Amino acid sequence: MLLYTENPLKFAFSREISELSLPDASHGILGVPFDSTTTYIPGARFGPNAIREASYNLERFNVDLDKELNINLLDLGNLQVVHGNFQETSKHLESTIREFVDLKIIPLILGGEHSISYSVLKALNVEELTVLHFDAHMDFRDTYQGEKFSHATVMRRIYDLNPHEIIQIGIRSGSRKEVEFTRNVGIESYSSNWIKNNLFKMVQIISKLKGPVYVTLDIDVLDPAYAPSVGTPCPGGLNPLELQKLIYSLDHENLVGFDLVEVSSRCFGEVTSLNGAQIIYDFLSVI
Ligand SMILES: [Mn+2]
Repeated sequence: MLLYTENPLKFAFSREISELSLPDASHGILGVPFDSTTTYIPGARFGPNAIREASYNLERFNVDLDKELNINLLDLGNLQVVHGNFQETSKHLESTIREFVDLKIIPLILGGEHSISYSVLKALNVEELTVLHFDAHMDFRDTYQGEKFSHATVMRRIYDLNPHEIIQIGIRSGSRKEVEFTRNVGIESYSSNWIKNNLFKMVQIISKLKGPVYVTLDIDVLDPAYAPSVGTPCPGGLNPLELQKLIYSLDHENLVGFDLVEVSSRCFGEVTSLNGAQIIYDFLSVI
């Protein structure tokens, strides 16, 4: 790249393949612009590029942590999705993530709707993983509108993959069946309301996690005041500083992958994409 040029089609501070050979990259960004099972507000297909564009508003120097962002990060562009076809899109995504694993590149996924997280986890060694799930919704239905694979069933499908543990953070919406099922199988679920009153306890729970961790973060875990452009907004959520504290409390040595889903901003400077870019930046800052 020439001096004084930038490419808003990739995440700020990332490099392109021509600049950084694949074996040197430690982390790779992949956009998955898929939104075919969205039921309320569509547009998550615009998420990856909206987050990238918003990332150019950020400084390389992190004032909070008093350090420069210094990471071998590659932006590999967007997955070729097949709109309207979850199965084909899932096959493409699973194969691509297997390539990440072979190259020892930790995947950072920009959604897209939440159903895509299943395909990412399918390609990882899921039985050893703690899946940390930030979301307003439980997403534990067995089927939704007759579909097995949907944004509303994604955590149930991930549960079916038999991960070591699932921990839900920020929950404030679920059916009676979902609540009973998660209780019966021993899934820890922390409500948004509880976290508001017990932020330090939540920080301690996250910081004490042992073993490999995968994070799936639906941006609707934030209150709609900070993230209105999402598939299913739900009032009563976390604020950006509360979420940042939880992200900073992760032991990043153990992080094997991360996805940020459900951003559906449609114009420059929209607050959901700004917070989306900040969340990715916060993760990158403490890796
Ligand atoms: Mn959600």
